[in-house]
Amino acid sequence: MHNTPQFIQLHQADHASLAAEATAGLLAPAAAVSPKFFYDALGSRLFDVITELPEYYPTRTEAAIVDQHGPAIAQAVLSACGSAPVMVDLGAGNCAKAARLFPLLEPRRYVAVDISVDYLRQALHDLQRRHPAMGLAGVGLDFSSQLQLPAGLVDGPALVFYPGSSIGNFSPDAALQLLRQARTLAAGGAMLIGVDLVKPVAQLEAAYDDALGVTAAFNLNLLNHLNRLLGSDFQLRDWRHVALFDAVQSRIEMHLAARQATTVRWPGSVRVFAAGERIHTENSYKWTPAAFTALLHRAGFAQVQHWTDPQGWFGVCLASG
Ligand code: AVI
Repeated sequence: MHNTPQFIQLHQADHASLAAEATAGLLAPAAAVSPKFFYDALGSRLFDVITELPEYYPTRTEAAIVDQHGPAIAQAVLSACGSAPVMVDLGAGNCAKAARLFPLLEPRRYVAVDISVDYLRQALHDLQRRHPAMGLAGVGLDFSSQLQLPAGLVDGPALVFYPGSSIGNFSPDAALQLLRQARTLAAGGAMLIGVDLVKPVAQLEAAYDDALGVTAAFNLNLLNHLNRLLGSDFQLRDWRHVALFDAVQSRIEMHLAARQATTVRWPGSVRVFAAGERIHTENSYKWTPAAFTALLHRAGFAQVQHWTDPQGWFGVCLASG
């Protein structure tokens, strides 16, 4: 049997609502814009480069954990979800992380979710050639506001897969909401999730302020994206990348700081920034294993297992029940 992938785009934010959201953030007394504005075409490529930097340990550490503990993880998943589960991949991108688990999990259906279904087309067509009998679906959805899939895609206990520590880009309250919705979606199955852990500040800050300046370019590129979206006149050379760990909130904060007093204009709006004033662009929360396990329990999961690397820098958790 040779299947073909199914594609569904759910309520994509339009240009006007994205522009209104960015404008509100820039005009707030403490200017802030959502990290989703990092990911235009260039920003997505810069993020891929970040994952290969020597200082950015999360991607390779997570991959090493999954490589080393793959059989144990798979056994735990199959005992929670039953054989041939449906696998739902949140923020699937090129689907490569999930595909590495296919030989171990043999899912009967793979549902890739990402903000735009267009990102998923090529990856799912390629996957279908390699796995002709597997049911494949791509869903375009911004699940940060609500995680709900069209009826029929998940029919029975599922594995919700959320690697990459993107949960760290949510505040603890928003993370709890997302985990609750993921548990509902799993329908008695399980969630396999990657989480970045608290570690010495020097390693954390280097990971978000690398020597090559790729993360700085990723952060500054957000201004190019805003210039296109809003018609604004941000001059990139007037801004500086800042990445600092806030130990109280247990998060890396990224900001763009004005090098000198600068005025930015766009149709209908103007914002004056004092020298040193910042635009807050991202939080990346770092969890302890105990605090993240407690969060998963608060989300309703009864059992939590976790695997880590020898330094205890990154966690892969399986939550079920
Ligand atoms: C996507 N997310 C998990 C990354 C992180 O580490 O918080 C985004 C990132 N920002 C700067 N570098 C990477």
